[in-house]
Amino acid sequence: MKLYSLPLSPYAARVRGAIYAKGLAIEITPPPADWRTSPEYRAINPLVRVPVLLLDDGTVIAESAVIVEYLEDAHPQVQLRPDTAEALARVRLITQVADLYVMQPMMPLFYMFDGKEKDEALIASQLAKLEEGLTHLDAMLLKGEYAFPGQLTTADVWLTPVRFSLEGLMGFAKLPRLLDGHEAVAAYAETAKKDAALGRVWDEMTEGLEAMLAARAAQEV
Ligand SMILES: N[C@@H](CCC(=O)N[C@@H](CS)C(=O)NCC(=O)O)C(=O)O
Repeated sequence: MKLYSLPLSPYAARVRGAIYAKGLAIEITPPPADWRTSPEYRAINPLVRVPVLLLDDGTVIAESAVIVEYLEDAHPQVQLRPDTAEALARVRLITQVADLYVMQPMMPLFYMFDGKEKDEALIASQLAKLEEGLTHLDAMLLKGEYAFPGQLTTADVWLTPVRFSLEGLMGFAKLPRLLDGHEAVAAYAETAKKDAALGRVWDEMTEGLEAMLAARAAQEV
């Protein structure tokens, strides 16, 4: 099995977290350099996105959430889903809230802060949406615990890249107080770093960010 992955992609990071937590022997490799334009990559994944999982029999599985669920179904030896329907609903709710109400308002902010001419009103309204999402997510987490306390779950493999990206935004947009009032979300960074699988993902994303910043700096010279 092979996963096309990029170190800084929050979607690929989610899948890598599941792979590491489950101890699966899957080759993890960047896509070909021309993946966005090459007909070969489009033939593999018509969605032209990363990550994508290639099974040994040629089956292709795209979309991070689908890949994680597939790995859970196909390799249940180490389970990242709790075993009651109610607990699983809780895990899925936290994942969904992190995705829809934190990740989605957060990502455009990187572009909004990157522009030379910043649209302050647009940034303020986007930050308000993010603040609302953070409030919802914070209320669902217990400080210092996994998303579902006591068990590493699929919610954690998603929360880790979300929390990493928040850290990135705080540095990039100079918003050191972004997580003030969201103590459980803030503390989740340490929870992730302490876990072997999540910590590995955190380190890989850190390296990916450093490489991206170095490439940008080189272009500006
Ligand atoms: N919904 C997809 C999103 C994947 C995605 O958008 N990945 C980014 C990389 S972080 C991508 O491939 N973007 C297309 C591009 O960069 O051209 C998933 O969950 O896998």
